[in-house]
Amino acid sequence: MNKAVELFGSDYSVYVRICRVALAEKGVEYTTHQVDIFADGGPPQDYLDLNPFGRIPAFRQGDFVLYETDAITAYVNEAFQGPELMPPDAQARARARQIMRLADNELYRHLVWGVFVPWKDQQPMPGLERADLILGELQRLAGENRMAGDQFSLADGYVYAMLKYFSMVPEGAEKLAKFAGLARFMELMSSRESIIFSQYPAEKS
Ligand SMILES: N[C@@H](CCC(=O)N[C@@H](CS)C(=O)NCC(=O)O)C(=O)O
Repeated sequence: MNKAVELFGSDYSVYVRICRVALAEKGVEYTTHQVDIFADGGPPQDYLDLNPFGRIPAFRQGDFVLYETDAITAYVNEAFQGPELMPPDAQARARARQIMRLADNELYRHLVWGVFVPWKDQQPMPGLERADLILGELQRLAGENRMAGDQFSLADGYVYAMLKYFSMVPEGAEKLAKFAGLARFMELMSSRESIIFSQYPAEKS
């Protein structure tokens, strides 16, 4: 019998969403503890005891604690029954991992923090300059309708969570529309149960 699973973070967080999608795809029941990293004074000490760097999410199962989304989602995939969330083929699996790191290093940094966040704060959006390069390369690497392989994979969750924020910015949506493969991917994913269930608060308002 598995010990109870707990996820710590906020529903607005890209990385928390990636974990929520993985847990939902796997059919794992869990409890959510809201931790707001932007609260005055930062996250509370009992959260810093789980992740001293104060970033979200963190995951706990009994006395087993993890942070870093890559580690959390890989553990969820391997430790629980349910559909496999990485492609079975070695090359497709490598491609999925490549795309997840590209998401961390390019999408999150330049399209979320360089476009969505400044747009929200009515600031200039430096990430827009790099968007064509990132989107072009992502589309070149991605498979048809899925980032890698034929079935949903963790790479799909990573890319959707990040491109969703980018697509909420009018200039981002305009750029994304020029990449038909990625636009089709976003459309296809948007009707998935795990994606609807994990919507950002900003999508609902
Ligand atoms: N590498 C971490 C990144 C997590 C991350 O950056 N989370 C953001 C929210 S989406 C955060 O906590 N930012 C606050 C900070 O960097 O201090 C992971 O994969 O979990």
